[in-house]
Amino acid sequence: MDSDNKHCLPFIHADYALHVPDQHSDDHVSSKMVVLRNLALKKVPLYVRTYASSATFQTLPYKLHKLDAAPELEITVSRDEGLEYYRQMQLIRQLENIAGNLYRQQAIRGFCHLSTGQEACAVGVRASMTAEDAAITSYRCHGWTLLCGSTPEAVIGELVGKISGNVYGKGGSMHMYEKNFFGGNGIVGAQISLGAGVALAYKYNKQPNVCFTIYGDGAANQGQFFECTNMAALWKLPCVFVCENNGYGMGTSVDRASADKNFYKRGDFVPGIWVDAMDVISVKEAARFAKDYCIAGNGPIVLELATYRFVGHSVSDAGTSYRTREELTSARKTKDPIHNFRDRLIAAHLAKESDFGDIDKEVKKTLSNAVETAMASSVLPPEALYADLYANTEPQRIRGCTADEIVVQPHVSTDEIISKMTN
Ligand SMILES: Cc1ncc(C[n+]2csc(CCOP(=O)(O)OP(=O)(O)O)c2C)c(N)n1
Ligand SMILES: [Mg+2]
Repeated sequence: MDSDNKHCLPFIHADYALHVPDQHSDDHVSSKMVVLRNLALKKVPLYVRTYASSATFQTLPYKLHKLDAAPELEITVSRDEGLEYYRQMQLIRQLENIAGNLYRQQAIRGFCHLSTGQEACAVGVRASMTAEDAAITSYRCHGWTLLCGSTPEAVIGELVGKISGNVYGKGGSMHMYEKNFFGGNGIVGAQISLGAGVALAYKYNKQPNVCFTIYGDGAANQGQFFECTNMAALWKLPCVFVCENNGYGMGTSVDRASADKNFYKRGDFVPGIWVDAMDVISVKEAARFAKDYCIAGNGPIVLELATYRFVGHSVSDAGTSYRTREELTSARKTKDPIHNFRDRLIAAHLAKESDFGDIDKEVKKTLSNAVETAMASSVLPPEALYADLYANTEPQRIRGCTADEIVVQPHVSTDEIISKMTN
């Protein structure tokens, strides 16, 4: 652990995975080495390393804007939770690696934006949500789609435009959805207004949930952010505006694009929190605080998640023409949210090296099966382009490829087409 991280060394609770409750063990000693009871009775000196079932971690320091209360500085994480956050981040990282390769092989067409390096943002926020809370994000959406319930098969299927995809291959990389996950949005900043709208629906329906509305540092300079924070504050909407500040909007650094780089203060009259978002635990706790703040009826709040993109803006950008190689190499080496979290879990005695090896293997296998399924899946026939336009209507007259070509919807929904194909 480097010196910067000293303040976040975990405190271990006296709450161990293996417990040997009698004269043969002393709890203090048993935290590290335990003589297994039955073997000890036979005087066989077998020593087993034990692991804590939970540990208390310090969150990294937050910066506050117009807030009296703050997220907790210590939170307890169970071994299961810790390993699950690691697994989720690793699943996203490896899926993005695969997406990059499939793109280079031209199996993925169009745009493809990876969230490599930013995994702790999605995993941390998602960990604070219930299934009834909503999220909406930009085109950097593969990880969010997975976290909100989609399978790796469906995400990869969508990337390669196949029927097995999240939306039957009609949306591609930037347009994936799940229940209470409103996408995948290709228009920079569009999701800010949509997310405020979801929060308005919650308020209108008196539903005690929040919408995490996620946008980038580039989008943060758009007018709609200021219009939406204004309305959300006036109407006290349960909207958490989450600015994922990865330092760049395409190839433009925040220094060149933003007169005020304190994105957590950019809601002006809306309170905000700056979070070191290379640490999943700090993100989770900040999101928990923000959610509680909104649900208590206080209105919106801004979270600035300080993060870093380890790859180019999209797969076709090498990502090195507007930042130095040293900057990139140093970020990968010192700030990696997955490696650092693994180290924290080991230091807290919540897990051992081989636990991570097992997870990595399982993730690899899941993803290679998912690629196989996705590649073997077929594509929709062209008439599917006219389906899924409106819900619960008679077939509609739809404009075709030219202004004077009118087509009556051959099928209202893609499900109809698929059931015909399979029958
Ligand atoms: C309205 C609009 N303008 C421009 C673009 C082109 N564009 C795509 S991504 C992007 C940069 C956005 O940067 P940021 O908000 O920081 O998000 P990040 O890509 O870093 O996640 C731009 C300008 C677009 N898609 N939509
Ligand atoms: Mg950005």
